[in-house]
This record gives sequence, C-alpha cells and structure tokens, in this order.
Amino acid sequence: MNKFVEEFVKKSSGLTKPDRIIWIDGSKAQIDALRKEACSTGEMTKLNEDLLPECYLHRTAVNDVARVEDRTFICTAKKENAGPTNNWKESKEAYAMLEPIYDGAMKGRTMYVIPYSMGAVGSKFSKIGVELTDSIYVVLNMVIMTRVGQNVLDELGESSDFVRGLHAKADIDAEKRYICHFPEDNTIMSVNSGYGGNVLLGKKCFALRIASCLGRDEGWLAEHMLILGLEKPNGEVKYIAAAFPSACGKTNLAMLIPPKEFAEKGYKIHTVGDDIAWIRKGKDGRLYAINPENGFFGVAPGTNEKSNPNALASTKQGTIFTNVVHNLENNTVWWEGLDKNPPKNAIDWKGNPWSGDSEVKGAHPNSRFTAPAINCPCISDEFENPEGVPLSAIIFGGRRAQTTPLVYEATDWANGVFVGSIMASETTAAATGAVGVVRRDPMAMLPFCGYHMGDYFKHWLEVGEATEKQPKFFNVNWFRTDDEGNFLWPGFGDNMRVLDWIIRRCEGTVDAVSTPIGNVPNPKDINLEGTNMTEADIANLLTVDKALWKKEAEGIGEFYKKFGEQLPKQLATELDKLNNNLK
Ligand code: OXD
Ligand code: MN
Repeated sequence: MNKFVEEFVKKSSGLTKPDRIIWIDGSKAQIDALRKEACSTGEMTKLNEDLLPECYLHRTAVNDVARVEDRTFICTAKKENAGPTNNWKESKEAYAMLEPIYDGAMKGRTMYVIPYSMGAVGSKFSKIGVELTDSIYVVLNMVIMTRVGQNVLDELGESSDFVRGLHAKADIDAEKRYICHFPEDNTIMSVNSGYGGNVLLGKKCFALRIASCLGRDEGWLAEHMLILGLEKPNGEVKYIAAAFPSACGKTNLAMLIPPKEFAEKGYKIHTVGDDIAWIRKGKDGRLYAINPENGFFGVAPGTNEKSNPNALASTKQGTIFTNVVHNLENNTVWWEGLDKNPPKNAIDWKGNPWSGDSEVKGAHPNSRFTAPAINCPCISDEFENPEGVPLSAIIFGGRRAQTTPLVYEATDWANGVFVGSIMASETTAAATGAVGVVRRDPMAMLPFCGYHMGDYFKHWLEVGEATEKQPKFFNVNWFRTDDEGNFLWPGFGDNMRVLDWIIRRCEGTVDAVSTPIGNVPNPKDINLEGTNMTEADIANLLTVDKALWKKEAEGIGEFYKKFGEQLPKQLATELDKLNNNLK
C-alpha cells in the first residue's frame, strides 16, 4: 500500500461519494467477475464464445462517440504554458469548476482503483498511473490497453511519482463534459463521458498530453507515432517510428504485409506499436523507442482481411468492440468494410434493429476494437523489451491530394523538425471536387501536445543536439491523386516499397535527387517488381511543383506567426531556406 495512492483515493472518494471502492489487482478471477457483472447490467454483451472467445460488445451513449477536442483543456497557472494551440483554463479555476460536477457523481456506484504502468513494468522508460473510475467498461479496456495490477503498486513502492486520473461518468451530459489535464500536478480529470479516447486515461491524456510535458522536463519525447521493425532478408531488423494524424493509416502501416516479391525474399514487418512512441537517447547515442501501450484501440470500419489481416486477427480473442453492429445471427460483430455480407438480423450501434439493407450505417464511423497487442500475428519480439528499439528513421506523413510527393528526405535534424512542424492533412470536399482544407497538425500532435507548441519544437531541436547518432527524417504521402481524384499510389502493402528506399537511404546504399524541399528517390530506385506501375508513374508521384510549394510556404509562414517569439529561430531559418530554394 502506498500512502500517496491512498490519499488520492480518499480525497477523490470523499468528493464523488461512491458506495464501494474496489482495487483492481489484475487477476483473471477479478476480471472475469467484472465481465459477468457488466453483462448482468447490460453494460456489455458477451459474444459467441466459439467464434470470438472472451470478446464483448459495448455501446456508448449516442452523444458520446469520439474525442472532444473542444472540451479538452490544458490547465496551468499561466496561459502561455498551454500555448496558442490548446484550450486553456487556469488551474485553480478549473478545479473549482469541476468540483461541483464531481460532487456525489459516484453515489450508488462503485469506484474502481486501477494502478497501471505505461510501458513494461520496471522499464526505465515506463511511468505509472492510477485511474479512479466508476465504469467497468473503463476497467476492462485499461486491462487490455495498459499493464494493470498489484505488481504496478509493488513497483511504485513508496513513491509519489504517479499520474493521478479521476474519471466519472456522471450523467454523460455533453454540456458538462470536460477532459482536463493539469501537467503541473500530473493530474487528469475526465467527467461526463464514457468514450475511449476521453476516458482511458493512460492513452491520449497520459501517454501524450501529460507525458509530452514529462518528456520536456526529463529530456525525452512522447509522440503520436507507430513503431515498426523492418526485417531484411539477412535477418537484420531496422526500426522506424512514424507520425500520422488520425485516420491516415498508422495501424495499417504498423502491421503491413509486404508484397509477395518482398515476402519471398525474406522481408518482414514486425509491429512494436500503432499509436504512441516514447523516445529517449540510449547509452550508445542512438534514439530508442518503446510503445507504452499494451493493446490496440483501433478504428473498426474499413478493417478487413485485405486492408489489415493482422489487425483483424488481433480482434479474434479477448477484445472489446464498441459501437459496431451486433450480428444476431451468430452473436458476433460486423462493421462497414468488414466484408460484403452484412447481417440480415442485427442491432446497429445505436441499439436499433438493423439489417444490411438499411439506409443508415450499422457501425459508427468511429467504432472501435480494443484488442490485446499480444494477439497480433506480427507483434515484434522486442515488444516487451524494457530498453526499447533503436530508431533508424522517423517518418512524418499526412493526407495531401497534391503538393507533397510520395516520399522525401529531410537534409538534417533541424530540417527534419521543420518537416514535422509543417505537417498538414487535407479534408476532402468531395461533392465539389474542390481542393481540401488544410489543417496544420505538427508531428500529428496538434490535439495531444500538453504545452506550448513553440517550446515543443524547441525541445525536438534540443533532443537532436544531444543525440550523437541521429535517425534520418522522411516525409511520406500515400494519398496523392490525379485530376479525377483517383489515388496515384496503391498504398497498404505496397508502402513497403517506400520503406525499403527509406532504409536503404539510412544505410547509405542508394542515391537521391535534391529538390527545393529535400531529397527524393530516383524513380528507378523504388522497387516496382510485381506491380503494373512504371518509372514514369513514380516520377509523377515525386514531382515538387514550385508554384504549389510557394503557396504552401505562405501557409507555413501564417501558421508560424501563431507562435510569435516562441518559434525557434532554426525553424524560421528553415522556412527562409525553403523560400530561397523555391526562387
Ligand atoms: C486517435 C486515436 O484518435 O488513436 O488518434 O484514437
Ligand atoms: Mn491516435
């Protein structure tokens, strides 16, 4: 027992007034009992034990289906600590505002105390959290997504060094929904939601927003990145971390299946993580990364045997499905894009009778699976390695119909940070075919950076200065289209062809062509074996249109103005260099 944890539980239960308090020890018996209880109240539904063993279905309230960026706050003493890209509240005012909302919120309910570790228990990378919640759904998701149990408290010992999280469902009132982070107190308060990204406090709230602040103070990086290992035919494995905004294919890239021609030669991809990377310098001067999570909280629609067989396989056991279709024919689940056989007799994500002939979608577009990482057929042997994996390359990427080539390489670390800082993703205005609206999303961290983004860029630059053996930076864009809006690049497994070039650049075994924005491949160096694409197609995907980039540079200049004095000089210099190169 840890007196700081006890104090936190006492203070929080004094406020929320639960009928009972249960400590989660992570044992199978306790988890099974909670699953039973959740099924008895209708909070969860047990699925077909033969087809989906130990799998459950849950439906959230219809007004509570996604992360709520407009109700997510960074609460600090001073506004400038949160910076221009975050919603801010003064800490004391935020606590005072939250208090009446939490007061008595757990009356008639049970408070569960979840001690959890982000990262393998005992690794020097890892951090401990304690989440208090009145939701069994949250407990059972946290058990999949993090390492939960008594061993975490044992590891914590007498230390006060843990992140405090208080979640209460309250009335799921969207008007009183708040996801508040107090990085100066290592505290998270989430109320009036039951949706994963808002309530599984280990994920975005701790592992990105709070951890980005811890990383700033302790000299490491908390990033919205997948981590994969690329095994070459000689058995050597090279590791890559890659940041993409949500819905740009991180889980698919992390679990990529190489095209036949590569697989036959012995190329393989090993998944270390699909969403979050904690990165710090190792003794040998290289950067090492861990995935602090223990499961995948993936988007279900579009996941199928072709797009991502490894993700699908990961959901076949011990998985919680949220807001998908309940197939009553065999008590399993279905979602749009799973296969071409929607069930005839089913219940949709809102709980209404539904069949494949219905006009409306059966699964919510943001319906999810929470699956144990260990289920993934291509999970890396290094997944639990407490030392992490050494990074050869860091990739940034977004969804751009135009402008950004299939792949380009930054010229050095500062230029790489610049490339990450100007990341953007387009929304497609499909009806008119107009060019999409660009949202700048630096390093895919816009919704997740817990402090001033200008300082975050500075921190990235400082980490580079302290790193003797730096990984190389690249930018990719799988989403370039032709004039009719057709994708020019097949994506999915074929992205292996780009990863192959990236690794060869890291090894110095292939040349590149200099452009105003960085180095692009010679088209002949992208291995097209087994495709019907030509070198000319690749050349077309690699063009750097100066007129478009001049417009882009203007947009970057506008965006950078937000950061005022806190924009690091090196980044302003990088923008000047880009403008000069474009002259
Ligand atoms: C996200 C997620 O929204 O990973 O980025 O859930
Ligand atoms: Mn994410």
